[in-house]
Amino acid sequence: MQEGYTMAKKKEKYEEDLSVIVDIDEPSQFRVLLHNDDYTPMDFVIRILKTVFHKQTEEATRIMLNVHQRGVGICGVFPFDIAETKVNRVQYEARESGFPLRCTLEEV
Ligand code: TYC
Repeated sequence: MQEGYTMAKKKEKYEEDLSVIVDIDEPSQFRVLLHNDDYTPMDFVIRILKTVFHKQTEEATRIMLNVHQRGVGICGVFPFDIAETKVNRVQYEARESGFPLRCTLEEV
């Protein structure tokens, strides 16, 4: 009898603990997207992918060509603040160099 009561209490406590864990939300994630255009040089896009998104040359080239052919591509997935900072940095560097390169974010 005593054992049954203890187990019931334990189960209650376990479910209480579980509901606390389940209530914790994962921070939302955002895809950073690069868009194709007819004017930004391929080398500039590759350099952006290396400096802002820390891609190796091979991966940067693959992403750039993918965007060039399909119109849009993913550079990475980040929490909002990091995604936003990267988008701003890409836009700033592109404008500074006189290129119309577009970079946006979307929630995953
Ligand atoms: N289409 C560009 C060109 O032919 C290259 C390019 C690739 C531009 C990716 C933007 O996000 C981009 N020079």
